[in-house]
Amino acid sequence: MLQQTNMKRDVLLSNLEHQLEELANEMFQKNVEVLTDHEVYFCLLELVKRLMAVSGQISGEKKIYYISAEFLIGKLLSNNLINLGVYDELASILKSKGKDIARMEEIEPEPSLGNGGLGRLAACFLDSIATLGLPGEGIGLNYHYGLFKQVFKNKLQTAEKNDWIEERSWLTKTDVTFDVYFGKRKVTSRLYDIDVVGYGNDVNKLRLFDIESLDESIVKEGIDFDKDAIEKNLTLFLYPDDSDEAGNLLRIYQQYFMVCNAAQLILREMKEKKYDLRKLYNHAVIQINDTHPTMVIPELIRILVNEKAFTMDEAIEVVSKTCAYTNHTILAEALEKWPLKYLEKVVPQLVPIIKELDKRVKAKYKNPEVQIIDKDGRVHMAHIDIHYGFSVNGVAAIHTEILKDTELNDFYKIYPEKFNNKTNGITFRRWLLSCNRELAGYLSQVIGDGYKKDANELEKLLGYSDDQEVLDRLAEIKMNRKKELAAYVKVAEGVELNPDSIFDIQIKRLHEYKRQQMNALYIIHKYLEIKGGKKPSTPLTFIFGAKAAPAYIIAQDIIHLLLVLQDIINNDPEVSPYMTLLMVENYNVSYAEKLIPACDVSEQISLASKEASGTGNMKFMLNGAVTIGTSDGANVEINELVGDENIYVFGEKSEAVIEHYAKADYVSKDYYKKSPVIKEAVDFIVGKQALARGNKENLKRLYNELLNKDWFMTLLDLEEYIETKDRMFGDYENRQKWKKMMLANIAKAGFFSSDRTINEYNRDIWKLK
Ligand code: 26V
Repeated sequence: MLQQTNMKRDVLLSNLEHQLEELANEMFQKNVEVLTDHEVYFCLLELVKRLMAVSGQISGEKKIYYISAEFLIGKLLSNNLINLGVYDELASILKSKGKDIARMEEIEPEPSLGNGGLGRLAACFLDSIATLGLPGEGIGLNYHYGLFKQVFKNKLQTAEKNDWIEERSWLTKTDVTFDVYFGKRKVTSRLYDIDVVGYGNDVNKLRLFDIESLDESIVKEGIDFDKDAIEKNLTLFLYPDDSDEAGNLLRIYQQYFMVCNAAQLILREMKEKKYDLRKLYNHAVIQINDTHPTMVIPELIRILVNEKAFTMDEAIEVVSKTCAYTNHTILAEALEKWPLKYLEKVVPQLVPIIKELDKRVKAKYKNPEVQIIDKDGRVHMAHIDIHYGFSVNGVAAIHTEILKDTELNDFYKIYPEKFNNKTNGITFRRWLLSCNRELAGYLSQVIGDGYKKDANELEKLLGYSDDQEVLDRLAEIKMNRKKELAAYVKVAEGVELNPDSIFDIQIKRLHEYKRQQMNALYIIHKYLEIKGGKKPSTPLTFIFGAKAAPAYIIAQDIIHLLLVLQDIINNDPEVSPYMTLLMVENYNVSYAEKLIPACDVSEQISLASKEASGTGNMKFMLNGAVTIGTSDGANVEINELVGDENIYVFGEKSEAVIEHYAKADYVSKDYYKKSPVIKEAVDFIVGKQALARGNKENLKRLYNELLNKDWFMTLLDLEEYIETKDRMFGDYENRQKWKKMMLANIAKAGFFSSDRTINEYNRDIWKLK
């Protein structure tokens, strides 16, 4: 069997050109030369799908099921070609037929099956699991319109649907369908698969469930639709943290639909392979990605008890040995607590199980902080995971320490052995080999190809710290990416960027704790300095990309401020030669792949303690950007790796911040009153110029928020941020020093390969062969 697939594969690989010609004929009755770009893309898609179909499926005695509401996979064509080892060959075949592979890459629609870091992490993990040859699959939902597409109108964010599924796509419709019951209401699911090919040809699957009765026509203006018609709407959208009741109910419907299908899929496989269900944990490990898939625990217990003749004790034991939980945030508002009433309405069949799990906890522990159902009748999803799973992990060293010492301390005292850290990582295939081919190629030339399989080999680059040729080439490659970005942005956004300026980039979800507003205040400060005659020696380009949850008002106001500032700055002839501001529209994975390689200064300025890890910080570093950041999340580990001389760290430490919260002693107005620099920048938000170009309501609200609340302490670190950033821009003038910093950052990035992260998950939690 294996030999057969190998042969088929060899045949396909040995004559790619012929295969492509045949596909063009079969699909469009034309020669490749005369196909439209879109038709070429469809042929490539089909060719890659066939290649993956004849590559080796990974198998083994035990499998990891990574259940996640989000898999932000991004475009797949170039990554799959790279992982299959045929990118260069196909690019040159296409070239010989007058086709540019870059145009096909542009044509591919981007699935937006995630909000941000959590979903992108899941996608990186799938790549590494397959690359390491581990048997595993992702299980999630097939959202037809994914996360909304961001469109700016009148300097405000509006939301439209992202219609990413075309007649031909990476999805393969399977004949697997399941019944899913919401109480007595039955719906039918269908499974769609996406092949995940690792670097080195091994294939796993991403399994996305869809509801058969979905009705796309119920979507009206923007992303509005009837929230009650769950048969029709269940897999329409990925919800960007909705706060009203209908939105929350819908999330519970989605979550149960996801885990009910996951449980059936896993149990079906156990049956097929004739495994003993009482030893489920020897064949399956379920990683629960944040609390969204938590209901898989009571669901599995329910099935084992009701349908497989387990006692409650037995079912709980088996399931607890199978499930592991990853925490991705300490933000209280992001920790899911579903009112029992909602669960009764959506999944009444789980309620007796959840009550039983709660009863057992109450019998053993009196502490109200560790209960599953609290006194207000809310079900704490994370608490189910911690009591009834065997592992709890944070996603960066400092984050795990905060969980143990503060947020989950009551649990840590009960189960110290369950807690462990798994510092996040990123797949170098996408975030270097694919998005920065020139840099990847040059690194191979200097230190050999080994780093592609063992990322730690990047350290070999340190041996070239004083090699002028290497330093100059790194700077030259950076310049090439900046020019490419400038050319792209000119068309996409109509904004002119100067590649000789410093590219300072902050791209991530819009949230007050990430403090885009602090960056905005720096920019105002710079603007005023230039107006006052103090001009930077090297021009500055500030780039932002961020979507905000539609219901998150202050986040909308911050986007508005950035767009107002962009208008003011770029249209002021006195200032625009020295600085430019660009807020890109609809920031997504593909945009990140263009922005990150072109970045000089990586902005990682969250309020210390709040960013669990961050993964953009790793991608920037790998591509030779230098970080300005707080001691938060993975920044702390970046700092340890590169040393203080290759990073710009500022701001209050997490302990101090946590203390401010405990004592409730942070008063933003004090900082405003004390510092003329801060006052001037904050006042600008409601000054004449801003009001002339923006909305009073948005700007005034943001101003008041900063002055009277500022829950995420923007003003606390603003002065030090300004000093640090000025010093950093000053250092950029010293080109030699800067190039050495670039080199050190690239050389030390190996630790952040998701291959390392996955090896650790496997060593400590999954224990697959
Ligand atoms: C969720 C919500 C939902 C309700 C309203 C506000 C809010 C704010 C944040 C979140 C975060 C959800 C979890 C998440 O995406 N965490 C991110 O996970 C990344 C991968 O581990 C990590 O790098 C980021 O630091 C972390 O924010």
